[in-house]
Amino acid sequence: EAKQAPAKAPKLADPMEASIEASTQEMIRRAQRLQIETVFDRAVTMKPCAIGLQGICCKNCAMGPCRLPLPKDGIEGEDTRKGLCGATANTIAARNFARMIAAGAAAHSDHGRSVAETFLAVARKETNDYTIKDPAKLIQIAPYFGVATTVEVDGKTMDRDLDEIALGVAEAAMAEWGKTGSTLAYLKRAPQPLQDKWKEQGVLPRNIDREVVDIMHRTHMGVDQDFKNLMKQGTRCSLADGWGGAMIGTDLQDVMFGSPSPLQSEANLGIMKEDHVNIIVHGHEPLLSEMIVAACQSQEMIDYAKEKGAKGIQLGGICCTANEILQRHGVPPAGNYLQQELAIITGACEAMVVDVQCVFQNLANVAKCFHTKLITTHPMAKMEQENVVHIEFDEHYAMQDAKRIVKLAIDNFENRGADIMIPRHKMKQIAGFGVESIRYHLGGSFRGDYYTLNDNIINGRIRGIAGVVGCNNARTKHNEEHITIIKELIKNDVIVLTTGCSAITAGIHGLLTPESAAVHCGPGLAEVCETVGIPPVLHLGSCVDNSRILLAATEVVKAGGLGNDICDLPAAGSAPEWMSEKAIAIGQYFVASGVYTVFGYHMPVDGAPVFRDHLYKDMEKIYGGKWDCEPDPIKHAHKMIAHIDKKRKELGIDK
Ligand code: XCC
Ligand code: SF4
Repeated sequence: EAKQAPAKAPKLADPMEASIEASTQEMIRRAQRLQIETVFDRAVTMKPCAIGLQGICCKNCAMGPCRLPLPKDGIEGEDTRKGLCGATANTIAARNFARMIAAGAAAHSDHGRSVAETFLAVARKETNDYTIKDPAKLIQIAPYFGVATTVEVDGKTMDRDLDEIALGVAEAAMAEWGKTGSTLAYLKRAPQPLQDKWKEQGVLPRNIDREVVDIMHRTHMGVDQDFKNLMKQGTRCSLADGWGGAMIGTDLQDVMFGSPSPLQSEANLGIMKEDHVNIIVHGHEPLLSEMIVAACQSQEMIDYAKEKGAKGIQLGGICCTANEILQRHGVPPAGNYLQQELAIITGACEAMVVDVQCVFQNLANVAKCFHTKLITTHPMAKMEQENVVHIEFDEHYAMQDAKRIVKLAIDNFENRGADIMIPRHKMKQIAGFGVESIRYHLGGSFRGDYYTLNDNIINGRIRGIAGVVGCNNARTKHNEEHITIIKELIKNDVIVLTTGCSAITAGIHGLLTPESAAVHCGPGLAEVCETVGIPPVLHLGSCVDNSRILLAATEVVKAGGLGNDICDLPAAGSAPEWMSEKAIAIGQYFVASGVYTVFGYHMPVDGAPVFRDHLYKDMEKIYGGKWDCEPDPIKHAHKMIAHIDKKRKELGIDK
């Protein structure tokens, strides 16, 4: 007779194995007690496909999917693996990789496009809700777009009318997505030798949209079947992101919302308040969230919240929308990517307002267990679940839309259940850095003074510069790699620039304070940080703000004393817990800008060793930067430090 299998309890994540962060562990436990499934549980139940993981599954036509596993004992002699059409492992891995770049560049650049469209509305005076908050930034970028900032009147040079400059810049910026006959305007900002390299390689992006479309065409069945040529286009498209769509996005956001300057805030789930209306904004585009900040601060809304029995409104953020409003308004992040479900599981989230990118569809299932209103706002990003409210954001009625959303959250306050648990953990942080504030706080220039960055790198107090950026990934222990790597770098006198969820992580773990320098830094870096009063880890913003790292590196090169190009600098990049396709686009534009870039977890190239060598070795001969992968965080940091030391030696500044 048939044996009755005992009903199996679902596999659950071990909170201590899932994260190093206390409030995350607490909330995973709470979720399990309430029988609400989170990404951490799903990660133990569902394992990734080993072949896809290695980059060697092709589903670009209906004769596949063709899977090309590596033979168990490796490849001896010729690699004869091929798909039905004959596509090799290299072709398949390179096509997949290029498509990731295309998707990542599309995401950043489409965000940039929305910003540019809004700026055009500002320049045309079609909206009153947005203005020009940083005219200096507008005047600074205008020349790159060929827009004059002065006029000749009666033989005298006068400042040109700001509205005229704005209109010129807005129209020229919009054209970057589809122009013909030239290359992207911002490429001119890079060091000349780097521009020369790109030109020689034929990878100067023509316009932003075209480079994405080119990849989608080229990776269609039976087009480009040469991994080197595929990566040439991958590079071109990534440059259209970093030196194009993302950089324009950052700059025009600065023009409209103000360039960040250092400010104090807090980070982690503990920023939510039991007696306040808690609103969490999540996603990437700050167009709506800027207005939500203003709406939450308006007396009208504060009074309304009090009328409804709350003490006030607490706004917080998740992911890069959080970073955008942290940098400019000091609004505290409630958490990084892997904490999004947990913010709702507190039971104290009246509304979670999402725009685009990095938003879990499971938020809808979690929200169903509480009173939380989950509100989608972007025409591009809806959810099928019935409990999700869609309030489409229109930049022409921005403030009106924002108030409607805030009011909905306030009205929801009275629906809160009795079972609430907000973790107590939060940290103080200093955020809000940018190229301008790095210059300002380190001696007012990059070179020629006791305090300046270049001088301190040359004299060895600062060993080098690291960019540590990117996501969390439920396949690795939440926050562990970020924090271990950053601590190891600053212990070895490497100053860290951070963005994205890595920056939120650094904030949560207390590394974004000037005081942390004395605790965690080597003597040289500690001395610099203590003298000028900056943290050893500088928060440079969201993922589109990785463009700020490119520009900071360029300023360092141009200030002199450290070689002629970004690849000469004692610098390295890292994305320890990456998961997004955007991370691959960012990684490639850093590599193509001359940066040694190490990813954690894994890279989807291991199934195609020849293609992997192209990324890990050949790239350096072409662009001066190369890819690497190291899941062990201590080894990861030391690979970066070894590269920094090698560059110091080449510059003759090793002691
Ligand atoms: Fe998304 Fe930008 Fe990654 Fe965080 S770091 S998980 S991309 S929010 Ni960009
Ligand atoms: Fe297979 Fe080639 Fe089709 Fe890819 S394109 S699925 S390798 S037949």
